[in-house]
Formats: sequence, structure tokens, C-alpha cells
Amino acid sequence: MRIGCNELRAKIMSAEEAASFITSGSTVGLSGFTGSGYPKAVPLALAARIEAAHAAGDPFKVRVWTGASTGPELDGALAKADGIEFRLPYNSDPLVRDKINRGEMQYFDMHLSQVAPLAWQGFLGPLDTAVVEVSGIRPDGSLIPSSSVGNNKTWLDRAKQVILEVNAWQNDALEGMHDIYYGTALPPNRVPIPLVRPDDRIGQPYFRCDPGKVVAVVQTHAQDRNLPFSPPDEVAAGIAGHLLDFFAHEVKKGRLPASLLPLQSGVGNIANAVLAGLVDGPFENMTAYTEVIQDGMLDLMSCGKLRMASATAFSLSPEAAAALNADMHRYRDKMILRPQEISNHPELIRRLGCLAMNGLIEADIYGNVNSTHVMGSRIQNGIGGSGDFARNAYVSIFMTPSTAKGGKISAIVPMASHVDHITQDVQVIVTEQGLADLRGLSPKQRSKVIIENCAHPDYKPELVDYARRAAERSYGQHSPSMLNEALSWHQRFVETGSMLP
Ligand code: 0RQ
Repeated sequence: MRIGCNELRAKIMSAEEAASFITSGSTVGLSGFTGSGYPKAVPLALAARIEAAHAAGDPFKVRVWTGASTGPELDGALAKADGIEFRLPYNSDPLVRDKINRGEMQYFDMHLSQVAPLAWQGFLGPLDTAVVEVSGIRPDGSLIPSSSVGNNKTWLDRAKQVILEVNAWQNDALEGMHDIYYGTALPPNRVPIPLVRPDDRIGQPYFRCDPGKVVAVVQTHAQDRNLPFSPPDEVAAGIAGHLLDFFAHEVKKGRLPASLLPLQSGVGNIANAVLAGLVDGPFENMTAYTEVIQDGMLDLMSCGKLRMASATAFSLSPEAAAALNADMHRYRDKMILRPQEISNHPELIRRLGCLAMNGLIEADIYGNVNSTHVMGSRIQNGIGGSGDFARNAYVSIFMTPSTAKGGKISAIVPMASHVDHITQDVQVIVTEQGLADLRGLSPKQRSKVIIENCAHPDYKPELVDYARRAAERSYGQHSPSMLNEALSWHQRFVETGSMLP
């Protein structure tokens, strides 16, 4: 029995009945992080309610807060119903993305570690309802978290009312894997967070939750979204190869220990391919202090090279999710899931010395990185946790194929059309062409090594030419630029569909 608390058992009802507690104009804090642990029934019922309201002429909309991206039954369904007025802090759903880019939805794309503190500070406004998936309810009303933790602790504490989805699809061996830290506070009452190793447990395995605030409990049996990863192609393998050589070089120089430092790996295919590359690498006894546990991390664990991983969520393919579910008892002692304010905490990332590896949309020749905006204006996903990790990492690495959209876009450009990570937060850039180690280099030195090592041959001569002319004509000579030309590649793409001249 997943629901051990009598008081809460008495509140079991249908998703439709539960959704009726959510009113138009209210703010809903939902669980969910990279397709894991999001509520799967109440948002669908809410979307149906919104559609019915719209058909009757009622402009029903809600404000949606989550951990990060969710799944089609949440973001997809609510966007399709045109039911989201405002969304934070990270999205990868294509329907939501379209609405944002058409100007039909407000989106506050923010550092994931800052969501909970900002909510506590009151800047985000009141939270009316929390809708949180859990894997069970204990007799005392405390909650066994699901496959992601995200901002759930904060939503449960802050919301005026709580709706719980108890998902029997989630493995009951999840119990005990979580570490929910209740020691965060607002200034001037903050104290050091007592975590000094990735495997330290500093909290408790359960969420506390006042049963009196719970208005509905909905039972589900539904799987997480679990998108497949594409198998590493030549480009991804090239990037992984350069990065592994770099790590080996750093170990040889004595700048990294032989087991490396806690790994952080972003979302996406390239990040996953790098982890796959580490399976065949020489490094043993590794750890991860990261946001998401992907397929590659499970592979690293099963071959014994990754000792443990701390994260806030799983982000697995259907095959890896099935493998984990079948073998949860083997993995569970090696994994800790924490609130995202802890998994992404700048203090902890700096203390542990994480090796941050994140994807990018484009980097400019001076090492400024755009992680979010295509052609300076169209949001792809969001900054997510990349900023939390990049600024505070021991080594901050960004990786990308050197071109996008079949070669029509260069990932290395004269000037980034939007900047998420300033050049000071970007220490290494890797493409399949090579790796640029930017540590200790001035802007002009950076531009040389980025163009030489990372640019695609189709674009390299253009970049060399731009840099040469900029060095002759620029207003200043610290980061030479030609303002009338710096974004012309992007303009050319917008006008012709290609950055190529
Ligand atoms: O779009 O699928 O429509 O073809 O972006 O690109 O090459 O598959 O790479 O999956 O690693 O994602 C930066 C988006 C890279 C990701 C980004 C298009 C490309 C494709 C995906 P299509 P790839 P990845 C912790 C860390 C920010 C958040 C973050 C991201 C799609 O890494 O969202 O780092 N990062 N979080 O075609 C136009 C370019 C492009 C481009 C790529 N220059 N111009 N389109 N694309 N480069 C995790 C969390 O925070 C939760």
C-alpha cells in the first residue's frame, strides 16, 4: 500500500476532482525535472478543464512553476490548451517553446539554484497550489519522493494547498535514496551547508508535509517521459575524445587527481556521449555532483568506474529506465537525489571543485557563450543549471558540434547574439574539431585558439579574416570587434537560411 496515512487516504479522489481545486489566475508549483517525477494526471485534467472554460468564453490561465522541464502530459497539455500565462524556470517542451517564441506566453528563464531562494524571498509572489508526484505516503504523513526532487520541498512548504499524485509506477526501492536538507534560510540567518563530499548525507529521506494542507490525493500508475538518446555519432565521439585527452593531460600535469573531480554533465546527446566515452577511459573511482543522472552515468556505474552520483533527478532513456527499475537495489546505495537548491548550490559546487560540462548554442571568438537563444531572440530551452555550475566549477567546459542545422550555422561566431556565460566563466570550449583551453589567456589570445582549434573548416577562413580586420579597425584593441559586422552572420542566416557567405 503506497498510502500509509489514514488522514490522507480519506482524500483520495479522481484527477478531475483534484484539478477543480485549481482556479484561474492562480500560481501552481508542480514537481518535475527533465522528464522525471512530474505529475501525470492532474495537469491533464486541468488542461481539459481549461479547454472547457475557454469554449465557454472564460479566459482560464494559470502561472506554472516547476523544477525544470517536464513531460507532454504537463507542459505539452497545458500549452495545447493555451492555459499557461507565465512559466518558470526551464522548459524543453516544443509546444511551450513555440508559444514563448510567438510571444503568447511569458517565460522567466533562470538559474535553477535560485528558484527556491527567490520563492522564499517572496519576489515570485504567492504560491497557491503545489501539485507534487511522490512514490508513497508514510503513516505519519511524510512523503517518499519520486524520481526527481527539484523544488518540491519548497512547493510543499510554501503552497497554500497541496495536491499529491502517488505514482505506483515508480520503484518502491526509491525510498531512502533521497536527501532532503531543511537547513537553508534567508540572510542574515544563513549558515554553511555541511556537505564536503558528494556522498555526504545532510538531510532526511522524506519530505515533511502538513496533512491538513493536502486537499487531494490522486493515485496514478504512469511512467516518466524517458526520451531516447541518439547513439553517439562521429561528432559526439570526437568531442568526447578531445575531452578525455584533456582530462588525461590535466592528471599528468598534477592539476587533477587520477579519479578526476566530481563530474557535472548537462542535458542532451553530446553530454551523454561524453559520459559514454569515459566508460572506455582510464579514470577509476569517479564521482558525480550534478543535476541529472543520465544513461551514461548508469553505464559508468555498472562498469564500476563511477563510485557514486549525487543529482536532483533522473533523465533516462526508456531502456535505461527499465534497466534501473529492474536493478534498483544494486544502484540505490550509489545515488543520492537532493533538492535542486542543493544539487546546484554555488557554495557546494565551488567547494567540491566540480568539472562542469555543458552544451552551448554558440560561442564567440572571445569565449562568451550563448546557451539559450537561437539568432539572439528565439529561446531553445533555458539556462537551466549551466550557470550555477559554470561560474563555480573547478574547470568550466562547454561543448558543441562546430556547426548546426546541417552546416548552415557556425557554432563559433564573431560575436555571440546573446550571452549566458561571460568569457570569465568559460574556461574550455570543445568541438569535434578540437579543444581550446582558455585559462589564463587574454581576449586576443583566446580568439586565436578558439578559431584555430574549434571552428569548422567551412567557417574558419571567414573568422580569421574577421579577426584580422577587426584588429586593424576596432574602436578598442582589447577585444577587437567590428560593430557593423559582428552580427552579420546571424542576419544572413535570418535572411537566407544560412550563415555561409
Ligand atoms: O535542434 O533538435 O531542432 O535539431 O539545438 O542541439 O546539438 O542536439 O545538442 O542536445 O546537447 O543541446 C545548448 C540546446 C544543446 C542544451 C543545448 C539546436 C540543434 C538542436 C539541440 P533540433 P544538439 P544538445 C544542466 C545544464 C542549456 C541548459 C543547460 C541546452 C538543438 O545543452 O539547452 O546547459 N543547454 N543545462 O539544431 C541554431 C545553433 C544551434 C542550434 C544547437 N547555433 N543555432 N540551433 N542548435 N546549436 C541541465 C539542466 O539545466 C536541466
